[in-house]
Amino acid sequence: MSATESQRELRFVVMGAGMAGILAAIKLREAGHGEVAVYEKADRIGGTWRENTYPGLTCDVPSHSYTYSFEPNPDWSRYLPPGAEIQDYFERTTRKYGIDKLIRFNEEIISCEYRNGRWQIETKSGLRDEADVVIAATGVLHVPRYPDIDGIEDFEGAIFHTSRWDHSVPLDDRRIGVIGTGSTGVQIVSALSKRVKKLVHFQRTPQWIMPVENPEFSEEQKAAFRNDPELLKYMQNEPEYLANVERFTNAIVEPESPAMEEIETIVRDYLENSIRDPELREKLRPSYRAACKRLIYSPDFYEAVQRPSVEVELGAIERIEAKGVRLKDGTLHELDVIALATGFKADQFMRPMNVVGRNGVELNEVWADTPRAYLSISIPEFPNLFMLNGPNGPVGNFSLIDIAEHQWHYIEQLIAKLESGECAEVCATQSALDAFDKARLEAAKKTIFGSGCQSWYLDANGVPATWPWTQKKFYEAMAEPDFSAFELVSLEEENAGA
Ligand code: N01
Repeated sequence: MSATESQRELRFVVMGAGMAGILAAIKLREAGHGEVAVYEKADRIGGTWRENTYPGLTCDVPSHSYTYSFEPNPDWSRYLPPGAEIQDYFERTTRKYGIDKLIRFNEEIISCEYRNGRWQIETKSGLRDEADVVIAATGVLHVPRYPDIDGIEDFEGAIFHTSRWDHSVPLDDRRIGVIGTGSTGVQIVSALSKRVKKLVHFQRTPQWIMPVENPEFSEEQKAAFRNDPELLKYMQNEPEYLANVERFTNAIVEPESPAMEEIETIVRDYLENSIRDPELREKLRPSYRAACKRLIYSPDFYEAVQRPSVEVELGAIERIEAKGVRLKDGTLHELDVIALATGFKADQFMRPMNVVGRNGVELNEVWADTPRAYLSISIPEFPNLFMLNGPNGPVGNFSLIDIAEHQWHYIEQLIAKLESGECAEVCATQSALDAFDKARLEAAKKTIFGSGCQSWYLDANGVPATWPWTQKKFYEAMAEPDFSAFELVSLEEENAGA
């Protein structure tokens, strides 16, 4: 809906110029909203794809599915997109839709307070702004989690978190340690195994690996995508991939299903058939169920760990010292570089920003136990603030762009209520959030994510914080808001309360 004269002119602030923030800005402009400002803490767009530049960075969702539905890209080089190409795609898209002009770079929002019916924004540099509506698109995995290992500061070589990769540090023919076996650690080990003199992969917990092929697209294929919009659309919605995602998301919800059994068989067979040395095979065999942690898709990790340059170390780390990593059994692995592939604090979202809602309610207090949001989008007492990829949303081995687009479709319908003047404030009611959360927690415990492993999917209480139902149920939930779950405050009521 475009803003006509009879409608209220709203001012929007979008937090973050990553995938979701760019999406929001494009959609707001497309809907005719003239007052849109995007605040970005860094000097470039891109979010996770700007911050992560480690060797081997690849998205494990097929390239053509990892695009905005309205902006297909015929030029992906491979089946799985390299990180740098994704960054480039977002930069091009941002320019094409004129969103770059709306972004205030190097402006980290430190405070966002709801006062007198508007959000008051303040950035680290002291800049102030106001908005009727705030879209929080700050991402999930953006605060690095440094390991609690003694002696990190004593190391004489180079040491950095993988999302802060120091490209000035040479890697070829050197001795590298990689701590961590998530998607990041696995991709780095695969990429570096051929280049280094020695690579020690410190695996506190081994991972199940799902095989995947990653062929290049030929020039002929790319030309065909360019010349045939229907073919390109087909690639974005490739039926086989979509069916796999649906099977996979159904299996997550039903750990005893044949679909989950099939996943378990594939990863077990892959381990059995790929690792030749029985001792190494047992080292790499996880003791928990497949897909309990986020499944790792890799075309070459098992090949990489069998290279003579690579050593898989399961021994517990005692400390890091000047020359390298000391294990509890006394072994010292001497190293030149240590990459901390130890993941992210996944429960931060907008924080450490100080977000204060209606009546002085502080987000830090509301989320003191664990972050919660109605349908992952709205928080009671935080009117006209909507989240993309907020807490309790779907995360897994599928495109978060698709998730954000569905969430946007829902948010648009809330914005329409504000724009039409039907109400001045909209946010979920406490009872709607409580009922949603009760059902969510019950379902979450039964998912494969809750089957007994440690992962970033779990909240502070050890319960999966993710969307615990099928993908179909998510799409249904995002189709249309149930307005009885929302408190809609009229302009008169708002003025009376102010
Ligand atoms: O982080 P992780 P990540 N001592 O949290 C270990 C996305 N992503 O950066 O399992 C020793 O998965 C920890 O061990 P344990 C994707 O959503 C996507 O790899 O807790 N080890 C674990 O092995 C992914 O899930 C792509 O025992 C320590 C590792 O560090 C998410 O980002 C690519 C330790 C952390 O794994 C996060 O992945 C890359 C310690 N003190 C990332 N502390 C795509 O392809 C932690 N660990 C789309």
